[in-house]
Parts: sequence; C-alpha cells; structure tokens
Amino acid sequence: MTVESTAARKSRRSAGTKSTAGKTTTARKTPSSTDPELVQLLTPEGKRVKNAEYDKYVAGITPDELRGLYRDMVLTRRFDAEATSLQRQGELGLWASLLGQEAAQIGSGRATREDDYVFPTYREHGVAWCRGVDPTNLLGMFRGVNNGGWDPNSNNFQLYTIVIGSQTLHATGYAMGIAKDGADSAVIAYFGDGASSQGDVAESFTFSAVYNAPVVFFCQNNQWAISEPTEKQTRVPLYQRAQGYGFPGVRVDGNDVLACLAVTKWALERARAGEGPTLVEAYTYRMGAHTTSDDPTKYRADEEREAWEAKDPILRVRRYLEASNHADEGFFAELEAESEALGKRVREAVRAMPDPDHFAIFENVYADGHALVDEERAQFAAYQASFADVEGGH
Ligand SMILES: Cc1ncc(C[n+]2csc(CCOP(=O)(O)OP(=O)(O)O)c2C)c(N)n1
Ligand SMILES: [Mg+2]
Repeated sequence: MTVESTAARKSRRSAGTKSTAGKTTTARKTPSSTDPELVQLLTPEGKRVKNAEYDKYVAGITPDELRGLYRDMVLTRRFDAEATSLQRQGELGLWASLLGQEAAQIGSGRATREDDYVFPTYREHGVAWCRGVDPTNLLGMFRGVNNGGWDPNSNNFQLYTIVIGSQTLHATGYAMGIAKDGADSAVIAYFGDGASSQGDVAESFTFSAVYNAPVVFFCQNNQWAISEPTEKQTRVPLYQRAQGYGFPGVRVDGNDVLACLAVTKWALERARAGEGPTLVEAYTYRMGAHTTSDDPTKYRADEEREAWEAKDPILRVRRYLEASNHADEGFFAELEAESEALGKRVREAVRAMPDPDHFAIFENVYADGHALVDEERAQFAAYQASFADVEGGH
C-alpha cells in the first residue's frame, strides 16, 4: 500500500482550481466554435456556419423571422432588466434574471408548437414570452400577489417551479399521458445544470426512456447553480448523461439562437414521431446574479463574465442581420422605441398592483385550522409588530 503524503493529497484535491484575487474559481474548459461537440450555426462574430445535420431545420427561415428572433431577445432582455430594477426599488420580493440566456430560451421557445406543453423552472421568462404569457403575470408572482402566476392551460405553459428538478417528473408524466391519448404534440421540460444532480431528474430520464415518452429535456447549462460550478455536478459533459439512459443527448451553443431553434425543432419532431425523449444541453452562461438575493462577486471571477460577454447572444444576431443587409437603422430604432414602451408598461403595471398580504401565506395550508400554523402566524405577527415603533418614528 502506498501512503500518499498530505501535500500530495492536497494538491491532487485542488487540481483544476485556481485562486483569483482572493476568490477560488474552478478552471474550466470552454468549448470553442470549432469544437465538434457543440452545435453552432452562428458564430459570436455573426458568421453563419454550415451544419450538415441541423441546417435543414432553419433552412426556410425568412429575414422577417430572423428579425423576429432578434426582437424577441431584445424585448426579453429589456423586460428582465426592468424587473431587476423593480426589485431593487422594493416593488418585487425577488427576481431571477435570465441575462445571457436569451438565445437558449427564445430559440427553444420558438421551436415549440402551440399544442406542445412547456414545464419551466423559475427563470424561463424568454420561453414565457414565446408562449404569449403576459410579462406582468410573471412580475405579479415575484411580487407575491397572484398565487403563482397564470392559468397554465391558457398557453400550455406550466407555473414556475422552484423545487429544483421536480418539473421534469411532471413533464414526463404529462408526456406519458398525452402519448396514451394519442396526441401528436410534444412536451418540453426546462432545468439547470444544478438540477441535473437531482434524483427527480434521474427518475424522469429513466421513466421517459422506458415508456418512450414524447418529452424534450432542455438543460440550460449556465455554468452555475447559485455558487456551485458545473464541475461540482458532473464528471462528463451533461449531454452525455442521456447515453446511459438510452436516448440521444446533444450539446448546442446556448448563445446561438439559430442553433437552439434547429436542435430543439429536431428533438420535438423526434418526440412527435414516437421516437422518445432527447436531452438538449444548451451551453450558456448566467451573466447576472443567481437572483437579486445573490452576490456572485463573492464566488466567481470578473474575467469569466467578460469572456462570455464576447459571446453575447443578441450581439451576434445583430452582426449577422447587419452583414446580410436583413435589417436597417430604422428597424433597430423602432425596436429601441418598442423596448422603452415595454419597460414603461411593465413598470406602470407593477406599481398599480396591490401590496402583498403578508399573512396570506398562512391561509389554505390546511382546509381547517392547525395548531402549528396558528403558532407560526402569531410569531410572524409579533415580528411584524416589532417594526411598529420604527415606522411610527418616521
Ligand atoms: C429541491 C431543491 N433544493 C434546493 C433548492 C435551492 N435552490 C434554488 S435554485 C438552486 C440552484 C439551481 O441551479 P441550476 O439547476 O443550475 O439552475 P439555475 O438557477 O442556474 O438556472 C438551488 C440549489 C431548491 N429550490 N429546491
Ligand atoms: Mg445553473
């Protein structure tokens, strides 16, 4: 038996990590444009590259549709920025920004058909936009005034799910159900790199594979699960996990809206054709904080974000539109005005919403009263009352 020295063990354990300005970050290999693992149709420079397998899924796309994808991403980013500001101004309890993930969400969202069904996490504002959910409904949920948000069946867009990974099971069950009904639609479940470690996700992979369920698992690998890097979730690229369950997995450039559209269309068509589940790993980056309650400067280096800024999902489409003369100054100016108007609309809508009822959380926990809930309500009332003097003094 060899005895490993403490120093050797320490150095082995810390392999792959480096310290940057007092923060420990994990060294990561970022796939490049030429990486064969990564499906990419539009480079960060805005150059259209050929792809023998996936080109056909976007071959018929018109300049008008391209401008539409760009518009979706710009408006979603604008709405998201407005929501972050509204939280900072005390109008929302919390906000989970999608900054940086616009292409993954708009590309996949626009690939869905009206009769498909979507199971989101809490960050899918771009997908909600594609499904026609009014942004003010999302804001009402984060303000705590509309009991979870919207009617899921109006847009085939489930309620936001905070319990990490659980919606993949809901999606799988739903997909198994519509298959039994003989429907030719498909289901798509969104989840994150962190969620991929959850038992629920593993179970949904097993069930969907065994029952050949018409479901697409769309994993946005945004490199972080709050402060945990993807390296802490997996030893293999996430898309390769699918192989062990017996269905295909594909890694797509999550900052490339065209590639996300093409790959998701392919996966949804497989599902509709009875070929079972697919795992799509959209390789992207969370440009902002996990939520407005988080401070990423505590655990990740600024240089990492800067490197991803060069791969901005919106900028590359703008470059492509300009280089191919598919959009002129007038288009960009009009869109800017439309963004302003959207910002104003959501701001005014949120300010017109009532304040949340702080005691509503204790209602409807049980059909009848419950001693523990009564105790908690009383504790909370006492806590609230402890601020009375402060408020009265001002
Ligand atoms: C079952 C469960 N465990 C823990 C949490 C706390 N939590 C909220 S978000 C999050 C990280 C999720 O990371 P990821 O799946 O990568 O999604 P992202 O937030 O990056 O979009 C955790 C652990 C939770 N909401 N549910
Ligand atoms: Mg994540």
